[in-house]
Amino acid sequence: MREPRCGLVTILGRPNVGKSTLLNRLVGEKISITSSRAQTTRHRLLGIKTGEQAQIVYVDTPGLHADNKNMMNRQMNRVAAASLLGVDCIVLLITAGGWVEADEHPLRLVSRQEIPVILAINKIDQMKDRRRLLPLIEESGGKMNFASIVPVAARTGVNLDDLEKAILEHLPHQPPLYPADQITDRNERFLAAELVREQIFRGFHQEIPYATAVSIDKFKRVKGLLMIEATIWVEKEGQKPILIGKNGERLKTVGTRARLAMQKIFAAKVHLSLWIKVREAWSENERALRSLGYTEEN
Ligand SMILES: Nc1nc2c(ncn2[C@@H]2O[C@H](COP(=O)(O)OP(=O)(O)O)[C@@H](O)[C@H]2O)c(=O)[nH]1
Ligand SMILES: [Mg+2]
Repeated sequence: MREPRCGLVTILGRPNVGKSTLLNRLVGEKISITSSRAQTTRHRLLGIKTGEQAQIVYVDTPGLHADNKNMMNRQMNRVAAASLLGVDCIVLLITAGGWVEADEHPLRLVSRQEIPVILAINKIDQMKDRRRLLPLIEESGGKMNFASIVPVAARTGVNLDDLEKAILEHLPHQPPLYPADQITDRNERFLAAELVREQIFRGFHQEIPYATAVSIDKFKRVKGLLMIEATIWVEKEGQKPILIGKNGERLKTVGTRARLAMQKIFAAKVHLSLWIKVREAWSENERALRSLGYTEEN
């Protein structure tokens, strides 16, 4: 019998195409947070899927966008581009709605690489007319020499086995890089902070999600109970009351939903306390970015 396969696969695409949803589905665990808002994912993170014959290490990336208007955006673009180094295969994501201008930047980036690129056409569940799929596949074939083109629906899991098969072909025969029970490179504190941030991305409009960062001040197991304290950082004093809401309702909702998600992934009862603090213009301040975990390697 040949050695099992193992390799790295970067998932790339414009914001909001479903990269994090896809990673979670492929791995079968909720590792990466998702929302209907662009730029939910701020870090590079791994989702590790270990099977009998292979270990696939997926790399989720912040969405690539052409506009580099603030330091945070520039940082996220750098993280995404750096995630192509040393990988065995790239999955470029677009949606069944068709190619849009914002897809061109990631396309240019991947077509410059020597690495095989699989195009996954996501959200086919939203397609009203399935007859449009074939022309879209044909059009896509003209964009570059894709190793394969696979229509999928990450949210519902349609065709993900086909996508996995296509990926496996490009992975080298080598022993696993990670222990079989490891599902990510991130620790529990990171996941906890992200689950709070996810609720802020899902629950608030306009600038609030982009003005927030979350840090974990305490993460302690006390006899099967997880005691977690987190600080939500905002940029302006005026953003605090918006997050808190009338009678604290909105913050309470964020806390409850994040806590339930934590209980699922940590398989433990969670007690969560949230604090809100102001750190002016943290997204434009390099030191603040670093202390909140937004570094170049991440
Ligand atoms: N209908 C549908 N929605 C999807 C699918 N995949 C992702 N989404 C939604 O698209 C939005 C963006 O997903 P996310 O994974 O955060 O995108 P990312 O920015 O590329 O990581 C979320 O609201 C997802 O629920 C899919 O296959 N079908
Ligand atoms: Mg994402």
